Amino acid sequence: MNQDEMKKAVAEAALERIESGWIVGVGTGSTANYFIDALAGIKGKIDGAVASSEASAERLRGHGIEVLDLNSAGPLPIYVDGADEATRHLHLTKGGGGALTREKIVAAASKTFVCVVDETKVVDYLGAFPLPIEVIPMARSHVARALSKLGGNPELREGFKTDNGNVILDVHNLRIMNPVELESELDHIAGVVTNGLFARRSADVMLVGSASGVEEMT
Ligand code: ABF
Repeated sequence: MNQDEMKKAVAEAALERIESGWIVGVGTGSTANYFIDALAGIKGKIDGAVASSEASAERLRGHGIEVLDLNSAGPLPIYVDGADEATRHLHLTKGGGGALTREKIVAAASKTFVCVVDETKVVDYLGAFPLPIEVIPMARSHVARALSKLGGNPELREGFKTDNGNVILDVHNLRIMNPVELESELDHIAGVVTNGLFARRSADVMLVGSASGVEEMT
């Protein structure tokens, strides 16, 4: 199995957790896209979806799945999304696709967060994947200086704007030993909208795809 086949397999495994009449929280990225495509096969069974990005909303609508506003649809029974890095404690780095803020909101508003990854994403410590941070544009330099003081090497994601009209700083060279603590610390820098650590609200279930099948971690 190649990486794409593993992503497809975990996305399809997540589908088994969807119950009739549910409104489903849907993530962003290529693994989430496989989930959306699979969800289309059972669209008659669900009452709609809440998307964590404009791109996912568009893909859902393309399949004829109704996209609902979280304010009227929440709280949700389930949120299914991928990650860029994940530990066995179900702590995640997310935001490689730039949708981290809406992803964190939908995850927070969902009872069960099912994270779907292929085995290449599972690490002992987060940090090899640069940590995405969504920042209000006028605070970019201030936040970058604060991140440098924490030992990171922030880099502006060139030519990219989030769905919320903000910029992303990707922070390199962080070896993240305590993701729960760092997540809070980063949130307290003025100008930070959201950081890509999902540790305080980690995944509840992780489905990991490998050549030998799909393993569940809780
Ligand atoms: C989203 O998609 C993001 O949080 C993460 O950045 C990315 C994972 O991408 P992919 O599924 O394409 O590997 O879940």
